[in-house]
Amino acid sequence: MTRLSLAALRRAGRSPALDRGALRTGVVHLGIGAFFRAHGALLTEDAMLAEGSGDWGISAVTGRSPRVRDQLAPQDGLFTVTERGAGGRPTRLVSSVREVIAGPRDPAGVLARIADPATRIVTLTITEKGYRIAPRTGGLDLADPAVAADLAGAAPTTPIGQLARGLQARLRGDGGPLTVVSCDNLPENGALTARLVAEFAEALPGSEGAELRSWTAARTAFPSTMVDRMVPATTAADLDRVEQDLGLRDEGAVIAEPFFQWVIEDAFAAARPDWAAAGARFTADVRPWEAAKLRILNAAHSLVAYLGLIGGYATIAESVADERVAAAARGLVHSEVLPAITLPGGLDGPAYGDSVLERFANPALGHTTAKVAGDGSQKIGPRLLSTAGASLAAGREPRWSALAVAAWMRHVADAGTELDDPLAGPLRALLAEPGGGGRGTVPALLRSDVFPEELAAAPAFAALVGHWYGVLERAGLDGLTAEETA
Ligand code: CS2
Repeated sequence: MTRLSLAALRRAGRSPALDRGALRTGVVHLGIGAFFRAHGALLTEDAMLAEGSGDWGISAVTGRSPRVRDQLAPQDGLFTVTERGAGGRPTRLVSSVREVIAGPRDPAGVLARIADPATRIVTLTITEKGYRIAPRTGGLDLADPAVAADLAGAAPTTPIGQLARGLQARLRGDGGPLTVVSCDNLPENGALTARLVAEFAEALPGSEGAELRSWTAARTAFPSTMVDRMVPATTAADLDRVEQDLGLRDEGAVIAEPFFQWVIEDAFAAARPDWAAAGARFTADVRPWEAAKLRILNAAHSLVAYLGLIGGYATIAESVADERVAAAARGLVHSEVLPAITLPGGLDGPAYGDSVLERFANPALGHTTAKVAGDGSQKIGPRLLSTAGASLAAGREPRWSALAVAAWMRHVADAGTELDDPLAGPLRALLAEPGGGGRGTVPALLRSDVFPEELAAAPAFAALVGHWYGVLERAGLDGLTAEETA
């Protein structure tokens, strides 16, 4: 079967939605994965179609793995998005990505794109661990060898290193103002990114750092954003189905739920695509949106994933179809999170919570529990521990967040060497300490960097996590029903 490309489309008498000859790079994207293709890239295409412009073509950069470059480069950056679930629209071709650069192989190319005056925006989907945050300080992890290498002047490989060195090249070449838009599931992701770049600059020798800091403060903006769309990993069967629909082979095809949302802080240093015309919402304060998304949707997602793994379920939809899991997710959202957060004006919290659980139940999506369970050490804090802390501070029992933490701990203990987590090594080392396994699992993992000291030291929290851990160990998901009726 013929591979998707501009030439193959032409031969088939078809054309991409955008005039590719008139497409220029206006956006540099760091971390092109499935999520960005089904969200930022698609909305940026819609913005350009609404504006009738080609100014916001995307130069996308891969993380460590060049896989997406190898998928999209032979396809001229073209790929499709297929929505699965009620109301899902048919396979759509997206043409906003002009080029894909393998980040680690072409560091100079990345910096040149960020420095180019035609670039006005850098967007990021690098996942939680991509920020290289030191858990204890919340700042840049200067002890991380890749961060240290970037600081020492090597061709940068970390996204923050690429960004900071790219800004340095931009200031030297007088590239003009730039907006950096983080699209990862972290609270106040814009302010966080600005802090990490500032700390990178601070750690540079001599006047170089001071120059970068003052230029960045004066000429750049880092709006925070809330992004939402469930995008599972594409399977071989998905690729075959898309091929049948499209009549061409798309190795970069992505599958997504029909729902999407993007709320963006209205604080830009320069021009931007008309993302509002594409369905995004601009607001003065993203924080309440972020809290609702992270602490309701992502928190419940993690809970459903870890309980699902205990129950032997491969997908989120199968897991949430188990009433024991669904009841725990409702408990978390309605009894613990909603009382702990400030919602954006006009958002009906209970209805939002219910709609999220309905989205989890989408049987056509095939979102795996293993994927959502990955990188737990990076996700537990922003999704669940903030709620646990708030519950304790308000004198309420953090019953459901403690259950989620206990289920994560079961996963860490069960997965052993298979654990998919950047802290897998240190977590395993804690479990291997004398008294660290079995009954000692909970206290051992509570000593990890994942937990803020105050929370780890709260006896009520440790006792609840220990209680749930024992329940899950003894009776699995049946233990949840026994607890409900106790
Ligand atoms: C998920 C998210 O994998 C995960 O951790 O919770 O990727 C989730 O699907 C998205 O944030 C939904 O917007």
